[in-house]
Amino acid sequence: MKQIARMAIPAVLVAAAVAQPAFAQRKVTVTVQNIAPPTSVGVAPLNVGFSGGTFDAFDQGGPAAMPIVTAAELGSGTDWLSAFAAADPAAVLGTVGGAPMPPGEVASATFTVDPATNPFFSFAAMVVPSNDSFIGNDDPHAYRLFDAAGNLLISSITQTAGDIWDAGSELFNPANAAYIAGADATLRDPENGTVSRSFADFSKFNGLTTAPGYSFNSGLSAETPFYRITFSAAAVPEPATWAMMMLGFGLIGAVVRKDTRFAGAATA
Ligand SMILES: [Ca+2]
Ligand SMILES: [Ca+2]
Repeated sequence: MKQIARMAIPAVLVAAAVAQPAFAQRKVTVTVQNIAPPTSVGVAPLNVGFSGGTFDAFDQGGPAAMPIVTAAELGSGTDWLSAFAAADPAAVLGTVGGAPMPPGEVASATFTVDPATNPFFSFAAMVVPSNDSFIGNDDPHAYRLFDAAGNLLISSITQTAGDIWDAGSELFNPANAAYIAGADATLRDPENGTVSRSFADFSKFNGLTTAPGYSFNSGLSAETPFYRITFSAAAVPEPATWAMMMLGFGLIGAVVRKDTRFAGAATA
């Protein structure tokens, strides 16, 4: 009976430490999957931002600015990430994956995010083969990832072919397209258009050989899901919580040592 009472005190302390609402930060793992048909589109590394929702990368019906032009024409996140950081210095930014992902591939990355400061999720990636096709959120408030208590509100975002944008910045030309074997994506014919939803160009690449070597066949309709972004989040205990837990564990250790001595004395 005495033994149970001694063990109960530190157990309560540990429970109190774990229950403390001190988990401000979240470790968010972002997993991206190319779920397109096997000979269909690839997707460039996904540029991501966790933010306060102040950076608006583009507007449907408006001309694409440089952050979207370089993402959509070259699959580069450099301009998108630097413009994002300038607009929202507290944003957590990064890139998931290191190369264009053919159908079937998966990549993931983990970010440490304060859900109160950066509750919104933004993304941008080129879809290939193309001259200027991309996925991304027009509205910076489109994807609220965390509620006020820091709970994850969205488990995944699925993009269908109907979600793909044409940046309106470069004209269709397979010789200048990314992901087409032998093409030079750094060459471009200016389109001087505006950002619009369109996946019509993809079927024009049918029969051409892609950079990874498969013969391209779009096989896309507006409802075809081709890309999925999945989120999982874990709490990051704050130093105060760790201190409480250590105190709890320390007391357990002290009690266990005490019990061992007692047991030793009893059997001697
Ligand atoms: Ca916008
Ligand atoms: Ca275009």
